[in-house]
Amino acid sequence: MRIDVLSIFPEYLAPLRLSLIGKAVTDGLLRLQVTDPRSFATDRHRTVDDTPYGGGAGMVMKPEPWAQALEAVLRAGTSDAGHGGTRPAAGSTAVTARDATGHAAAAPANSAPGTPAPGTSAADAAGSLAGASAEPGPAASSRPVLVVPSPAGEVFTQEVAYELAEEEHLVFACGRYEGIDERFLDWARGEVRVRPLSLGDYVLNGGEVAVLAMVEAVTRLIPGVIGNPESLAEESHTGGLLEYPVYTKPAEWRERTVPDTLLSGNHARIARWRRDQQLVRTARRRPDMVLALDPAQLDRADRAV
Ligand code: 6GU
Repeated sequence: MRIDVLSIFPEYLAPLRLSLIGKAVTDGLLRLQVTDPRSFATDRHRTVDDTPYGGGAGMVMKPEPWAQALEAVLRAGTSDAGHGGTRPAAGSTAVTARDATGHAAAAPANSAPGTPAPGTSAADAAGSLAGASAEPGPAASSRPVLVVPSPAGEVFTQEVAYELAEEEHLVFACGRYEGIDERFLDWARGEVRVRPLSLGDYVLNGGEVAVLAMVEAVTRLIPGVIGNPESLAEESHTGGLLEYPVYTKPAEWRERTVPDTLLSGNHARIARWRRDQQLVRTARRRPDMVLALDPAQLDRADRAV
């Protein structure tokens, strides 16, 4: 999979280099690049925002730098199609960002970390990435998805995460302030599949933090990213119920014991106890999820809980 993040604060995305996501990049399961639309602003001050037509508080992101940033990553994405798994591990750790001068702020994705960036302009930086693949890859099976993080979006759920995990190329456009000029999205719908997504019913200052959450939720579903895929099947939001509580050694800690059933060695009893715990916990914390359960998936013992 290939993921591009468009953000005027590329440093916000630095945590994507860490942990399992960073390892997925190193292992060649994921190509990840951050691009700053400010690199494509042409005026002396590299302006990316302006006051809203019709008045009102805050600033609105101008459409042109965002359109050029999207075009640049789409150009790079096309010639990279199908090469995600063959990328040399040496350069894969770099989550690159284009800085405000339009030069690549870090090494391009295809060179070792610390290698001086050869690009002399934002267009060159994108071009050098496009030219990086030795052979043309097979045509992408469908157009990239442009995720637009917004409190006005459809709610991002585990189901949405599974859908996005099937895609070859995701682009995240992190708006700031009051959002991006609507005409950018209208135009983008002619180039990509646009999906406005929200983490939930609260307001963040911009899309970057939401993108960290969404990218983590999606990439951990890519085969090979998580060591033990069985852990995916058991977790909260996979079977419509929250997870059961877990315990480890010692059997007694600060005068608290582990439930007897878990020490019994009786696997059927343990499975039943865990299922009961899931049902009770979900009913208490998330009654909305209980109402959404398919009654056909409840057994007789479930109904007794
Ligand atoms: Cl995706 N973006 C912003 N700015 N605020 C949010 C959100 C996203 N999800 C919840 N609040």
